[in-house]
Amino acid sequence: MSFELPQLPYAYDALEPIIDAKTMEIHHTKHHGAYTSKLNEALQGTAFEGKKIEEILAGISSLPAAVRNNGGGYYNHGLFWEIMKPGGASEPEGDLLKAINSSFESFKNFKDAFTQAALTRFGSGWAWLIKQGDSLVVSSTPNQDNPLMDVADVKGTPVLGIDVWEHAYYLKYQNRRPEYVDAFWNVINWDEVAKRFKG
Ligand code: MN3
Repeated sequence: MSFELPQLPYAYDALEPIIDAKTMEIHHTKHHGAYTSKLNEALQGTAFEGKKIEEILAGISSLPAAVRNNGGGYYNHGLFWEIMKPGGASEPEGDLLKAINSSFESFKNFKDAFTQAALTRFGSGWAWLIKQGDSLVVSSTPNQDNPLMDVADVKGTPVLGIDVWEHAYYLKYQNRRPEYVDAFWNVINWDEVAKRFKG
């Protein structure tokens, strides 16, 4: 049993003009595709072969770097595709909004904290909104690490994440990461984020 590259829940051009079709296609087929196949290779012969990805990530400190990099890449991109959608709602509602307000005082404060995490992550990595019990925190991780890994500084269940590797935005935004992060708010699928928050 091995991991498979999941299909995108929408067409490559569905997130235009926020994320261009060429970026989506390369990101999905080449980058996510490579993480998936390299994860399968790296797991061969280890005790974690055939385990669920969450279990693998929780024990990542005992596994080779290739599993950490490619297992993170496999999981992170699967989440990333799902928490976006064309014409996403601009703000969350219901229990998720209540939790955001109670953890950050306001949606705006949360947005500022998440944006700050995305912009200050040096080099390649991710910014996250993480569930810890009933509350929410923002963090960022380097490379393809994520909050499910036992090596993460801030642990918990990721409910929203943004890929700030240059491959996620360079074709359209070049070095302008702030413009990409700002535009990202227009394609967030808050229903999916709420589903992940509910667990
Ligand atoms: Mn990526």
